Order: sequence, then structure tokens, then C-alpha cells
Amino acid sequence: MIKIERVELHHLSLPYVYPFETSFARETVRELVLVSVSGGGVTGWGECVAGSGPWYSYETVGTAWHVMETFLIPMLLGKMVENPGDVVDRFVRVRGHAMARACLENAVWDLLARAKGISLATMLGGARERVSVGVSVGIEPNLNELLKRIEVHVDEGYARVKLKIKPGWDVDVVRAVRERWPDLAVQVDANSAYRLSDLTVLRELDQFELLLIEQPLHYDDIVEHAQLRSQLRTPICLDESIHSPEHARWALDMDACGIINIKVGRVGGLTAACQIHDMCVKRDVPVWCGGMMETNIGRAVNVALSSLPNFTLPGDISASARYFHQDIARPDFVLNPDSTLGVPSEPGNGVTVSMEYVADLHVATLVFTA
Ligand code: OSB
Ligand code: MG
Repeated sequence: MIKIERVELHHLSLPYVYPFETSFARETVRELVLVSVSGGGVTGWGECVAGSGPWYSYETVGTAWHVMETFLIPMLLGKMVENPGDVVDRFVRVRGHAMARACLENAVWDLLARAKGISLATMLGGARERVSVGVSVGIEPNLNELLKRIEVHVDEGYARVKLKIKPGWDVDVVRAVRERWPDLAVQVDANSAYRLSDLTVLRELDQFELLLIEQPLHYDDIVEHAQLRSQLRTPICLDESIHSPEHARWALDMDACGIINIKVGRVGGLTAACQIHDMCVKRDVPVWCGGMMETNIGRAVNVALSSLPNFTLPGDISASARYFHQDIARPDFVLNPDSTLGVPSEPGNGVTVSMEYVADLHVATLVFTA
């Protein structure tokens, strides 16, 4: 049992190594919220994956800050926690705002794992020392730039590449990548850029032996994805549409996808992420861990989660150097030659936040004490 005595919110802005463009936005910096939760002489950290604007999801840095400050932190401050499920129970009245809830719940996971002296992966029931990873490559100004970018990553040792696609940047792009790297594991992510009426284009992608196509249709849809699924050979993987274990069950009951991308923030925390993982084990549905351009704090969570047995496809969890010149937490994650990252075995998430660098990148801070 630990009493939550202090919570801090930090709003930071951290420049990317290179811009990242999807079908919905082009960004050059990661704006983010970090939270620290302290009690019993121990501190745990959580990273909120909400973005600067409501493009990937309705949640933003501003909404997450507001919901944490006004509703979630008061539900935790001064309260006793024994396991992460206690946090889930406290937040049960809150509808939506999964990324805000996940941020605080993950901080409590880190706090409790540190207090027990065990790694986050161990606390989650992880079974691997290394996890397979790939790299998500954004939309580039032209095909030549894209091929150069992929070549850098292939040379770095990534065995799986994800291409962002949108109408006009799809079939020709994937064909060119396939011709250049016939044996590379390739998957595509549309971030909801297509409609059912685009069936002809989507079917053309079937010829490229893609691992999967991620979220081709509307960001909240499972009905039309189920219709599309029966017309494509390439497995459909849902990302944006899965907000909770309930959504995962509905999607699987409707046969809307053959694979699920689990993002801890999007589904409302590690407890929900593990529930979706377990449900998918029972139904023989592979899962993989999505990424949200996290710092090492969020990356550590993604790596620990990916050590669970049904994370059988490579995650969107690249080495730290792919994202930022200098991360706010250490040590960095470094790619192994077999396209894996090592799972930290130190207590908690295994990384240490540099408070000086957090202060340098500071946009705003709030401190709450019990
Ligand atoms: O759809 O998977 C996505 C980044 C921001 C928002 C949405 C997505 C992504 C990525 C990044 O693909 C993957 C990574 O963190 O490396
Ligand atoms: Mg995606």
C-alpha cells in the first residue's frame, strides 16, 4: 500500500530528429505531457501520448492536462494504492480521455514496480528479454526521399518497415519499395484516409505481400472495416477504432480485423492493454504494439508490454535515436542487429528522467500535494 502524496504535471516541447508526416498532419516537434506520481519515498513516471492537435484522436495536450488536473489527479491524490487496478477503479466514472487516464495509471505501475523492486515487464507478466521492432516511415516530399529514408533504416538493421499511405501516395510507392527490397517485411498505415468506395485501390495493394493494412477506413468505424475485410487478402489491422477492451471485443465479434495494434494510451492504460492482449490470445488474433513517437518513458512501457507472449508481430518501437537528438530519460534504447530492443530488467520502467533537461524543455508545470 502506498499513499499518493505528490503529483506533478509537466508540459514539454521536444524537437524531432526529422519531421514526421501522416495522412492527417506533418509535425516537427513532439509536444507532450509527463506526469510524476510520488509516495512512500518512490516516484513513478507516465507519458501522455496525446498530440498537439485533435488529428489522430480528439485528445490533445490541452484536453489531457485539463482532465488530469481537474478530475483524475483529485481522484488519486492522498489515496492509497496497492495495485494498478485500484487506479482503474478510481477512474471508472470517466468516459473517454483514455490517454489522460493511461498516463496516470502507467505512472502508478512504474511507482509500484519500483517500490517492489521488480521490472515493469515482470510485473506485467512479460516473457521475453528482447522484443522485435520495426520503423514507421512518414510521407516524404517525393519517392526518392522516401527510398533514401528507408535505406537508412534498413542499413541501421530494421527488418520491418511501415509506410504511411494516403490517396495518391499508395500503390506506386509500395510498388517502388517492393521492387527495391523484395524480401523486406512491409506494412502500410492509412490513418483513415480511405472510403469503402476506394476498394479498387485497396485491392491493388493485395499484390505486394504486405504484413497488414492498418486503419484504412474511418477513425471510429468497425462496420465498414468488416465489409472491407471480406474483400481483401491483406489482413486488416485496427488502430484508431479500438479505444478499450470493449471495442476490441466488438471488432473481433464483427470480424472487422484480423490483427490489433495495441497502443497503451489509446486503450486507456496498461491494465486495458493486457486485457486486450489476453482476449486476443483466446481468439488466436495476433497483436503488436503501436507507437506514438514517445520519449524513452513511453517507449519503456511499450517495450515492457511487447514482452507479453501474444505480441507476435514487430512493434512500432524504434531506437531512441530515430526520434530525438537527446531524450528526456536515460538510458537510450539501441537497436540490436536482429531488429530487436532489449527489455529493461531494472526496477520500474528502467529509465531515469533527467530533471535538468525537463526544465530546459519546459512549457508549464503544476504540482499537487496531498
Ligand atoms: O498511426 O501508428 C500511427 C504516430 C503518431 C500518430 C499515429 C501513429 C504514429 C506512428 C508512429 O505510426 C510510430 C512510432 O512511434 O514510431
Ligand atoms: Mg496507426
